[in-house]
Amino acid sequence: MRWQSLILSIWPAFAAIVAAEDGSEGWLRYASVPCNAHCRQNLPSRIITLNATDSSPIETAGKELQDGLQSIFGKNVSIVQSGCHDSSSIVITTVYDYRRLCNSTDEIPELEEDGFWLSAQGDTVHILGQNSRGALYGAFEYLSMLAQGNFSDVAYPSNPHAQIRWVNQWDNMDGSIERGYAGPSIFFADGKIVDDLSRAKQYARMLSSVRINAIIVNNVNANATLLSTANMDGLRRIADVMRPYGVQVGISLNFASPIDFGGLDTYDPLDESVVSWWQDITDQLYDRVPDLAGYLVKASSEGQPGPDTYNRTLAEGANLFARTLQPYGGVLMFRAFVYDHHISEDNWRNDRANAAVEFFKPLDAKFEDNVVIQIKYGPIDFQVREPPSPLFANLRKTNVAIELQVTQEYLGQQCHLVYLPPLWKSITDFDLRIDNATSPVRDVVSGQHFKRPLGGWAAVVNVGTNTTWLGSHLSMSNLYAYGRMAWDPTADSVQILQDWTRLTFSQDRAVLDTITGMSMASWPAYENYSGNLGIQTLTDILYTHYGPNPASQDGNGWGQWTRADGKYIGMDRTLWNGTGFSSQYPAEVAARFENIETTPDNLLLWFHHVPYTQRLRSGKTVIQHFYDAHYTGAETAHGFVSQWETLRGRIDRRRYNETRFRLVYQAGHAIVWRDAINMFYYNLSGIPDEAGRVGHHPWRIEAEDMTLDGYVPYAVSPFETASGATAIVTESNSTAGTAETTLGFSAGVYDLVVNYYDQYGGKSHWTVYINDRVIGWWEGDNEDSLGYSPSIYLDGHSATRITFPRVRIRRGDRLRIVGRPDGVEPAPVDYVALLPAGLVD
Ligand code: GCW
Repeated sequence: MRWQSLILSIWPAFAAIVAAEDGSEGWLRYASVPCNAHCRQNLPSRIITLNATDSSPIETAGKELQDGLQSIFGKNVSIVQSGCHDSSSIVITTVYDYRRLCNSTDEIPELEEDGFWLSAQGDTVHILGQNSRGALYGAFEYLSMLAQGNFSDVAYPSNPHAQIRWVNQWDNMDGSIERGYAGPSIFFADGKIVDDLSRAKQYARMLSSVRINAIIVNNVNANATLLSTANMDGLRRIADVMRPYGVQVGISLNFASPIDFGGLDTYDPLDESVVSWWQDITDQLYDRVPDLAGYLVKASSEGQPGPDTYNRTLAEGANLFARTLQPYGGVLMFRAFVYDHHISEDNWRNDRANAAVEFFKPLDAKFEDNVVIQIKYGPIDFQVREPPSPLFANLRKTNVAIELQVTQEYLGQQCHLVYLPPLWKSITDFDLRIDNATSPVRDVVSGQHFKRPLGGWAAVVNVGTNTTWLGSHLSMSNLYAYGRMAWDPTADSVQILQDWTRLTFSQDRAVLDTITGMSMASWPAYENYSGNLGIQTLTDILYTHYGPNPASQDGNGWGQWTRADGKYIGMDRTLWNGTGFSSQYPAEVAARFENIETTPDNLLLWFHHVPYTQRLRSGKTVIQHFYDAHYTGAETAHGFVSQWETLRGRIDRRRYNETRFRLVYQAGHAIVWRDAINMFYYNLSGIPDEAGRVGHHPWRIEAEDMTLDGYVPYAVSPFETASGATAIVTESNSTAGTAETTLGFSAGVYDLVVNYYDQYGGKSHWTVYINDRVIGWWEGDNEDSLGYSPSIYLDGHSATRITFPRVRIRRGDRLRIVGRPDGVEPAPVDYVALLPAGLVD
């Protein structure tokens, strides 16, 4: 919302000294760090890159070090290609070349692929990679230390936990991005690869700095036209700009390409013509991109074609591609996200969560060695809380990888702050108790547990052309943390966050503490106001996956059911009486989840169907927990705004304002969530809130109760996304409407709140008056200010709140809202609230 209040606060003058920043450098800003004479003495004055071929990651590392030292310390450092034992230098190369060219017998521990050795002793620095990519990682590590003001002497090896550390873009050929919230693709436009790949190059730099080694550039819902000659040439260009950063390129394939694109009459994976067609495609690709990482395939899933069309198994489908890749050392990532999205909820035993194990377990050992089954972290779909997918425990002879989402699809879509590593760790640290022994998910995905040759991590990322990459400065901590966790999943969420904060914003203690406090509170807060006790994110699963719509979970084939009725809620996934899902886990874990007494509260409704009056360990009933959690969550989100405001002047103005805008928006939307979910379950269960809050809002004035002129009442659907189930909209799409009321509150200073709907397809304009005094105006332009607006309807996605603080009113004052519609947006208003100081409702 663009807005103006008459009570604009004045920016402190001292903030002017902090330069404006747009976020495009992410955590690689290399802001200047104070360095006294002693520190300067300890800065190397030369960079020696040994055996660096053109465009190799070692050459890149040399330039990164040179630029970084210049940017952090203003120090000019030269790059040379020879020298071994010079002091005041950074030697950067591979271990192999160091030993060979420098006749070195230095003790350097054995490194794993992509690992590095970093030794900094005063101004003498050695960065030695197991390969050239590892050397670049070491250079980024050294720069990260310096940029955080850490000048200590160090000497240590660093090795990856897993070989596969990939990101998946869901970018479409037309430039749109599936679940993209930060502008169009940096790779594609109009069916082609864009000419200007400078953003792609910057992206590779950021990925490399957190040790991501490959990227799938197009959507898993893949379009076969990517295989045209022109587009294959384009892929070569992408690979060429990313290679110097050690980031390999791969692509998603559409299973039906032989028909859709190749002109064959079949895509049967066992048909000779199909096999040779794919081999030819693979040969053509490797001809252009000799280090292509491999393919990603979503088959027989959500309407995507797959081997089932020809009664072939998923393994037969996967192996088709895997074999074409084998001569080149490529990897086939095959998604486990296979389920029937037309199952009936009438059958008590049906359960989408069962699908992955049912499909894949019987195929264990049937996959080629270069196949990796890519498994979403939970059995359903990136929900706010899920148990780990039991498939991790069921594939002993097959490589696996975990799929995470940096994209906040079900988690506030980058309009809400949700720092994800604690959620990811709830999965990767989970001990599956395979064969009754310690077996955290992280060690299964790395391949270590079952001694598999391959394994690792993939994350869906929706960077777009927005200068901030993800649309939100704070969301970038998730991308940074993803890379750090894929390298070392035991790394601490707070430490990762603080490294990111120091690099992104500042080393200022207040900045560090505030961002840490907010970020660490953010996932619990989001869980509190979206979906509790393992019921999933209660969003609109049939539309945008953003705002509240609990009813949409049930009554359709998608299987994200809650089975909520007037008395009970939750999925019975027990073996004795339910879908049997709990029995897909190894015995100890299965027993824990089978039994309601031993199921943790936060997964209670995932595994059990219980009355709303069921008591939790806390002593509360399920329904009262819902009510309380929603109030607590919304309050936490509200607190983010004032916490952030303590940083005014400590963060450059642009990023401060852009972030504040989102946090204010989130605080308002958290109330939308709170009220919608609480009202929905109150209405369904008929059980009142013990604290008397739900459905009781003494400071609100419903828009439909005001005197309307040119405005008419409108029944909002779903009902719970409007206070009192009703809003107002202008009678016509071209004429302004007025809503007016006489205030009955006693004289005082109040925060004046308006809840309205910001749909896409129009930018309405509202002005609010007390008597004839303009209090403020705003526009419905979330499409610009948030970067997108999620809905064309009046609903829980478009519902937005604006606050005009500290407005003086007297009893009997007239409050008037004038709404001017625009496009399809009829200047909708839900309610007005006048809140005494300190009250949020
Ligand atoms: O979460 C769902 C998303 C789809 C996505 C699918 C998948 C790419 O809503 O947009 O499609 O998962 O992961 O394949």
